[in-house]
Amino acid sequence: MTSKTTHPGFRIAHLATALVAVVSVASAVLLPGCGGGGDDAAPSYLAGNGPDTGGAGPSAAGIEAALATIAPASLSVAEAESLVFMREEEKLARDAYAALYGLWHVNVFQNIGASEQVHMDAVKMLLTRYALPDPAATTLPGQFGNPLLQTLYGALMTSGQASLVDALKVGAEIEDVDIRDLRAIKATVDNADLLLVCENLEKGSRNHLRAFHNNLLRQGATYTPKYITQAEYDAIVNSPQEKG
Ligand SMILES: [Fe+2]
Ligand SMILES: [Mn+2]
Repeated sequence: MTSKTTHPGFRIAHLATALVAVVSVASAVLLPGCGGGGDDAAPSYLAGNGPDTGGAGPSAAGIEAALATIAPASLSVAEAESLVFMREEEKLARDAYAALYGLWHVNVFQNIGASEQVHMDAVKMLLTRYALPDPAATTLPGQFGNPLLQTLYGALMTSGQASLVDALKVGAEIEDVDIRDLRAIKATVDNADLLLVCENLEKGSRNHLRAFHNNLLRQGATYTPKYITQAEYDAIVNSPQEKG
């Protein structure tokens, strides 16, 4: 039995007080803000599903159109907390890949980083839809309101500076934890609009995991999952890229 590292996403219940505090402060002072770092849609060159793109997935406009067909429903406290967490977890991915691209200049980081911006935008649509404050409204790249995500980001950046292989493993680890957290969140969510975005983000993460896995193989390296099981990992990386 492998022991699994404790991660922010698994401790959402313990973070309830802190998150509510963040939400309260944010609603007092941060409401006029817009997304830190911009809310641009994925560039059109990501339309393909090549090995380095991680699969572009739907555009922000596509997600917005899909959401428009679903009426908002009553939002539980857990659902609200999950949205706040997801917004910052996608930001962690976006900011990490921007930093790692700056260090290593390998396209996979830039391409997948653009997809993480779309994921951030999708969660922002739900924050707006439910009138929740945006935890990423004014934070700079690499800055997070959630202290556990801040700590994780620091550890990942330290690892990712060591070598390109370590940086690619950081990419795989981010997708590993993202998939674990999204699966845990989905189990606590019943609103159809939230489930749509969760499914979309998880599909993106599966494609990103495949891309990092394949890049590692080309470097003669492998990643051992820390959050999902080896069987779950193998099932993902040994299945084809998903479209749509
Ligand atoms: Fe991702
Ligand atoms: Mn993502």
